[in-house]
Amino acid sequence: MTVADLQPAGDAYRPPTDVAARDIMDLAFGLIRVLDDEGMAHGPWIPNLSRDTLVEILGTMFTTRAYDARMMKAQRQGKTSFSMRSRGEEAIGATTAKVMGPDDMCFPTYRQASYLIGRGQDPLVMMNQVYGNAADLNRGTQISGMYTAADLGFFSISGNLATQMPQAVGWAMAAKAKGEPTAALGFVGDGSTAEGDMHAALTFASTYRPPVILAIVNNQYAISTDEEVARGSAQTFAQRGIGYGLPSLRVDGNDVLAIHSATSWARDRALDGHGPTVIEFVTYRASAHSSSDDPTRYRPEDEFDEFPLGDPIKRLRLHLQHLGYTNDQANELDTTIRVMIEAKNDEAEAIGTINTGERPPLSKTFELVYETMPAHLVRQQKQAGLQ
Ligand SMILES: Cc1ncc(C[n+]2csc(CCOP(=O)(O)OP(=O)(O)O)c2C)c(N)n1
Ligand SMILES: [Mg+2]
Repeated sequence: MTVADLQPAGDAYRPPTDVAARDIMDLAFGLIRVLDDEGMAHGPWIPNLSRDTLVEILGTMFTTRAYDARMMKAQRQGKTSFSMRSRGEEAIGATTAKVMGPDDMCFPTYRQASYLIGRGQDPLVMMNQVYGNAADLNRGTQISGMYTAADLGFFSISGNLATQMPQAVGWAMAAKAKGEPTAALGFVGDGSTAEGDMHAALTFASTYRPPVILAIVNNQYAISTDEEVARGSAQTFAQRGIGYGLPSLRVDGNDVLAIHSATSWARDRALDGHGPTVIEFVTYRASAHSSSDDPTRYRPEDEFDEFPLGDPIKRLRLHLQHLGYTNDQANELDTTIRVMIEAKNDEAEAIGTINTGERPPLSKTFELVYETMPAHLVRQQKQAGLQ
């Protein structure tokens, strides 16, 4: 993405939520933006948000960034096997978490820790999962970072790319059939849109028109592959929705105000019975794909500094300054959060890490997967000396 691709902040129109998909096809090719480079808000997509809510979103982004950095350090210290960060794209989860209702369901990928934190998850619970210790809600059976939180409307993360998208659509179809006033939000990466599951999800969304938001997080990379590989001959990822007759928005994913407004538009539309929306959030994966990846081998080190949509945290801080929330206040919040993350990490490590302390009992590995355990697992359970 270059500066030339940018639509100015405030430039995109905001249609009514019952608009026909065919009447807003151009929104799949532009870029809905509210915040300009000076942090000023413009245009019809300015959401009605209090300063306190914006500070909460800033806090979620600070927490996610500090959390991610701490877990990557833990991986380097050999205390966990694997770590994935979402640096540069925290605004998407942190903001959509505020838009979705308490009974809605999010179907995330591994890069939406900010959604879970934005829904109020205690970082300690997440750390216990990363360390696979005795307090891990997944009982040590999942890859590090594959969280689950039914009570917070956060579906279990699957490492099999894009499988969550048909699930999101199916969940929304069930909500519609039951007449429940809820919506689903599915997240998928740019690279993963190439999976067949994504197209199955779009087909079912198109046919049954359930209350679902299909969010594509275009962070410019799928590991070392540029986003244009999965995009193929299409100009944008949002454009994918047009072929399925779905309204499709392309949104500045580093602009908290634009994310909030576009997601609210799609959720209102869904709850009013007008069906699904596809949203492409344009952002940048500022860190490595995972702890197993070295991005210096395939991209310039200063690319994030040059990214035209900037850093979402810096952009929200700038906007908040215009609302009277000073840089000093933001720094103080950031420092408090970093101290809190260190304290939570001490607590988690005291319970256990990958090679210290208490671990979940092996017997738990066999439980809670099937209602009735299949024969091959019964056999393996015996082989493990558990029966
Ligand atoms: C079905 C499947 N194929 C391949 C992989 C290996 N894999 C894990 S992440 C990834 C890249 C995904 O890129 P993208 O969808 O853009 O998401 P991002 O990592 O950028 O958030 C690949 C190929 C996988 N986990 N599942
Ligand atoms: Mg990607």
